[in-house]
Amino acid sequence: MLERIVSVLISAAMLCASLPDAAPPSSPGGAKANGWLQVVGTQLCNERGEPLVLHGMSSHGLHWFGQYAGRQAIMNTKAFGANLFRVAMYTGEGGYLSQPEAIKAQAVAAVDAAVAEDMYVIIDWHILSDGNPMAHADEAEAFFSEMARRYKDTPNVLYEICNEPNGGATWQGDVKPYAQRILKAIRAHSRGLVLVGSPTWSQDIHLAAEDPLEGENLLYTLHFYAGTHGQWLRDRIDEVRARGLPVFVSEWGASAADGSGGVFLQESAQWLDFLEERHISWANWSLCDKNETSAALKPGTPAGRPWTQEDLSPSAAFVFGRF
Ligand code: IDC
Repeated sequence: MLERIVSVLISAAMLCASLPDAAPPSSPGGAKANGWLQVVGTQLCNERGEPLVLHGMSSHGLHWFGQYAGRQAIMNTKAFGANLFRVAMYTGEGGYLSQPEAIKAQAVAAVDAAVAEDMYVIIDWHILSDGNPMAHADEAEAFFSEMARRYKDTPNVLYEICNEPNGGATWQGDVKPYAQRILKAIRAHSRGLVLVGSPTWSQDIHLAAEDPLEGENLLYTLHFYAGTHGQWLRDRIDEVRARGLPVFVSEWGASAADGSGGVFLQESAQWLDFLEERHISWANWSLCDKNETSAALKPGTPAGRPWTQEDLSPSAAFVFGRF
């Protein structure tokens, strides 16, 4: 009897010993199973050249809602089925340009947490009020050069070099030359995927199709908000893909374009069906508890514990079900 008890205790101890620090199991959609990503034609593929679709959440501004870009929050979205996390690092509005070292440390911590969870992760240079990426091209070049060096051996990392050019920024005069410059800085160290925006808040993807970048493993981002953008923007995706342009929806919301209103779940379903048919990857705006309809969590939901359906906003109750 005593022998039995001792042997049960020993096997329990061995099991526990193998748990706490063990690497997380690789997910079929994760980086351990898929390795370095590449673009083949218009399709995002894994290292073996097999089509792969990434689905996940974007953080809100790191400098406002950084707690939802921590390990537990990322683990929670993975538990709902996501294989992608976007680290939205605002440059303006009190973000990176105002406090570079602190915000960079936050971004690195978020990327490392996503990597530890075997997720693919986007480092997003989140220009918004600073609408022309050329305005801070020097800072962007230094930042992405450092990130690409840091993550040169990490297949999980994708580089989104300008969230949403707007205002007077043009494709030919601003975004394209900016993108060529940043791409060169990244390619000096890394072959990771590079995501490029376009004027009018990353909707003018047709301008990029007329005059694409030179380089490899590039995708062009298209952003939509289901309450604002409809069939005309979906048609634009088909047009540019027919011309050979690979598309990645690195941000979309189930709200209107101001982050509120709705939620527009029927319109969102129409969009996601469209993307699914075309194997286009996406990240949803945004993983935070702000009192706006695009937010995934009910106000007051803690970042530091697992979430249940009860914690999800109407937007996320829908979106998380589509991972
Ligand atoms: C919104 C946030 C909102 C914040 C505002 C300004 O949801 O809480 O006050 O930015 O910082 C985008 C942008 C994204 C916007 C989002 C909704 O990439 O930063 O977030 N949106 O307006 N493009 C289209 C919509």
